[in-house]
Amino acid sequence: MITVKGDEMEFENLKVETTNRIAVVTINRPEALNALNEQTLSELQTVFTDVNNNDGVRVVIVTGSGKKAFVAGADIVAMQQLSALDARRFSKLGHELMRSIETCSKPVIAAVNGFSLGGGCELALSCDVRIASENARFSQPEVSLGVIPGFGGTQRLARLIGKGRALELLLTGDMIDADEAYRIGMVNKVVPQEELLETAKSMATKIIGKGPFAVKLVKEAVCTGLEMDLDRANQYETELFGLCFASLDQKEGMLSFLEKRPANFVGQ
Ligand code: DAK
Repeated sequence: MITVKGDEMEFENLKVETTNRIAVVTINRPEALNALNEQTLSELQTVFTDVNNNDGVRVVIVTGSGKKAFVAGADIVAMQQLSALDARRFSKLGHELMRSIETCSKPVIAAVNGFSLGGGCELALSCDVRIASENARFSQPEVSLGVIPGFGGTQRLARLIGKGRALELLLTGDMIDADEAYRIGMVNKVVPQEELLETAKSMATKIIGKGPFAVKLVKEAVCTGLEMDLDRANQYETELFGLCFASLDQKEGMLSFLEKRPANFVGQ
């Protein structure tokens, strides 16, 4: 059950802590290796709906509790008995969440601290950047369970690492380690587990130091532009570039450079 206490939201399966405008969202079902059931998907959806319009948050980090798993998949116990209609509803809930993360107005970093399997891998894929601990493991094992990925894995994996490599992982269900995930471009960095959260926070802090309006438009330009052909995408970039010049951040950013001082961005 979700309760709201002042500005703090409390959840059954998540921990959410915001410090220095970085929200760290920890999926917290260690008894099931943080597997995603309906309740957890709904709670994550609540967080991302809130974050989108919350000026107190500038970057989100998603991670899993414990040292073993980021998310070991959609919850197989809960899925086992689903009817076709229920499975469709479950898949829709997952798809809506992944899309909310992908289109969130704030950058989202996945700090992958262990197994990132099935729906967990799809969750990491919907984030903007993935940082993995050395013990992280990735796979889309759905074919072993007689199903296909249901939260966008067939689409986002192929877009991220290319059709051939994605199909190999999706067809075999093979599990790969963090170094291999790095080699094929699935993760941005691999770090020792004890440095994972600090590395993610340090990247978040670096992003927070930049012009917030421009940060938002960069994400929008890349994510929306990738859905378009190159000519239309370049046109879209041109429009967003023009829009930057209607912002206070552009004026401050360029003035601070000329005055040889740090910029004091206001995010407008
Ligand atoms: N769901 C539920 N419980 C899970 C789980 C999961 N995905 N993964 C692990 N657990 C539970 C285990 O059952 C065990 O519970 P107890 O027996 O202690 O009660 C506990 O977590 C600890 O796990 P293990 O004892 O198995 O730990 P090990 O170290 O031996 O093995 C493991 C770790 C991650 C290799 C292993 O647990 C494992 O293989 N887990 C399942 C991984 C997996 O197959 N994940 C993908 C799930 S499929 C769709 C919508 C969504 C999806 C597909 C379709 N539509 C609606 C169409 C998405 C599908 C998936 O994500």
